[in-house]
Amino acid sequence: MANFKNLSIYDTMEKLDIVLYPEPGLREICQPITEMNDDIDKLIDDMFYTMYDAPGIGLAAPQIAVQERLIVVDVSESNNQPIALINPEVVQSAGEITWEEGCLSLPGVYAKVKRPSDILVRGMDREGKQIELEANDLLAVCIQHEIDHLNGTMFIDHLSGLKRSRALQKYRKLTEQPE
Ligand code: K1U
Ligand code: ZN
Repeated sequence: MANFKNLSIYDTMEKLDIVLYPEPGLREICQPITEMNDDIDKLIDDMFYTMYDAPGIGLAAPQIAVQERLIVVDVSESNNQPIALINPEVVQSAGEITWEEGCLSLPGVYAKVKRPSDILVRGMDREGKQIELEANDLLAVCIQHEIDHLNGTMFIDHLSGLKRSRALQKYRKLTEQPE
């Protein structure tokens, strides 16, 4: 009989490929998830694994080519405050914060983006329970960045025309293939 004693949860997790701009899937509106099931539970584990490995502080399903409304975030220093949100929606927002954002789908590009600093988010947790979460500062920034991904929006879309062109120019230079 197989010996499962030493099989840790990490042994079953998979690192997923992160899709890069300008992949068309990053511009699509993602579909709501209608029910929790084992496949989504495994997808959440794999998304956390992929996000921590990157490393990143958030990841949205379309970044791993899944067009569904699911995000994971962890803005803690010790990677011990994982939050998975299904069908997340910002229902209240206030304040203002400017943060230098990056994106795992646009590696090497960073730019300051202005967003609400305090938000109330509604969604479902991985147990299938409806939840509300108050988020401030970096957590609020990160959740809004990830919800943007579910709506086909990238952080560079928040920049003025000139800053956006410069950011994309830098990205093209970084990803240019040598001949
Ligand atoms: O969605 C993504 O592309 C992930 C992105 C999230 C994000 C970063 C900054 C502001 C808002 C949202 C990243 O995680 S980029 C990598 C990053 O910021 C980071 C990586 C390691 C340690 C700390 C930050
Ligand atoms: Zn991103």
